Amino acid sequence: MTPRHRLESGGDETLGRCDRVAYGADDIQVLKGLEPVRERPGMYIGSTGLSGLHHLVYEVVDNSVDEALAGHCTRIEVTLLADGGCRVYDNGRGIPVEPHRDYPDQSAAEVVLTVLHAGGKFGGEGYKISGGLHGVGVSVVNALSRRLDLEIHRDGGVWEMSFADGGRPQGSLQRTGDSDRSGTTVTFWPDPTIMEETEFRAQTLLERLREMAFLNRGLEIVLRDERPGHETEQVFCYAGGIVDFVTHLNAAKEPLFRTVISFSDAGGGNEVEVAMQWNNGYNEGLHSFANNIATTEGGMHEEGFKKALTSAMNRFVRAKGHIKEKDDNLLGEDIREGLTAILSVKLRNPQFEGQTKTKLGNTVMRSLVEKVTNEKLGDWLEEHPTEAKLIVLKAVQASRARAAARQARDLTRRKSLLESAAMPGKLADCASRDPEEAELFIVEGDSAGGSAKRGAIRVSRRSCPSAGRSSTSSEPASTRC
Ligand code: 0RA
Repeated sequence: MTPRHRLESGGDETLGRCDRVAYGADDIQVLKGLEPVRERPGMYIGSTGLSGLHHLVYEVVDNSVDEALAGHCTRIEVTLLADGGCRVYDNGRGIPVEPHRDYPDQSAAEVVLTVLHAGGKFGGEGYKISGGLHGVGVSVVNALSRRLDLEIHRDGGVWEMSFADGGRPQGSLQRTGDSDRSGTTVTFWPDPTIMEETEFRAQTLLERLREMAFLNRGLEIVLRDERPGHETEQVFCYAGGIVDFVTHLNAAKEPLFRTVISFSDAGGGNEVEVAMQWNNGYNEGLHSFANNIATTEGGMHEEGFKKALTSAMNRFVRAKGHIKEKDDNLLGEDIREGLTAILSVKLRNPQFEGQTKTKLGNTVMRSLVEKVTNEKLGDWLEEHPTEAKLIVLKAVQASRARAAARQARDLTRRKSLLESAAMPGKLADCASRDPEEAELFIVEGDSAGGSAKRGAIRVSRRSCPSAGRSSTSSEPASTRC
């Protein structure tokens, strides 16, 4: 502990669950800043359970991926340490080390690690995950760690700093050597006095990190587990990006044809990327993302995609005469049957809405995705008639199956209508549900119908043992059940 921070036994209410420490004016500011995170961790990371624990890792990784999105980082390594810590390394630009403009006594790095949302105040341009959905910043990880070590390579030097007990700086950022590369390493140990779970689950991290690698073509992400008995290392790097993602999702399925259709476009500072492939199954698998965040509630980009997919396909089937002029259009759901698709958009100020804040609200993405999909998918269909025909056939089959299912449903409904009190005037239902006991009578005229009904209804099998198919009764047929 440096002279700046000495332990004090007095009660400082503002420190929440931290150990009590006396600080200079700057430090008190910092602790006040991070205090709400320790008081209400759920507000920042969702929970203090496993999901929240993993959130801490994602929070750091998101910052590294932002460096990759900005074109400055090609490799991220996540290491689960034998002692329970987690190290996230990236070869990005490194967190700035010079004094911070608003806090001249502190390095920018210290501010990023101790002030909520401070990360977003730098280099505001570009797409960002951090600052997006979870975007609480790496300072939240610091607040919820019993210790955090920072190592930055930047401006020709190596810079180091440590924090303890929920973000208390253990001295200022120090230059500890020379370096000819750039990058950031954050190593943190979750605080067991706050986090109910402190043991990372590698499989959960692996899935998210692999998804990140798919969504950021060429970005290399390593997950290394150094915990005794778990030692593994996996490297994710996909030259094909979301095309590889679709291949991965369809791996256990039978594709309709081998090609993964893909197209992309950028305009007005926004990017759209689509990869899609049909399989011979019946499920719809549309996975959409905005700035690398899964938009499970959909949103504007999904709306635009679905609308354009449906209209491009219908334009194509009509132009090629695959369906007749009088036939109804293919429905979106028929076209999307057996489709695995990834829709990934990147935009500057994503608005996340909905119950779980996983619905993209930016209307500009609806028109952009719709336009791109209409144009590029339309071209693709024209250029790939053999594959296009297979898609059309599948959609037409889906449409027929849906029509048959509706007919069956309608029949059942009509049947139950017949059974209800409101029978159409000239029809009388069977008195028995047993087909063995049922016969169909067609009579001419109302009076014949009347007497048939009276006979049939009055003489049930129970009251008339001779009734039924095997009856040898000489009674007129209309009086039998
Ligand atoms: C603030 C500003 C800049 C980069 C970062 C923070 C940054 C944060 C993290 C967290 C983990 N890895 C990171 N890498 C970078 C922009 C730096 C510049 O403009 O040079």
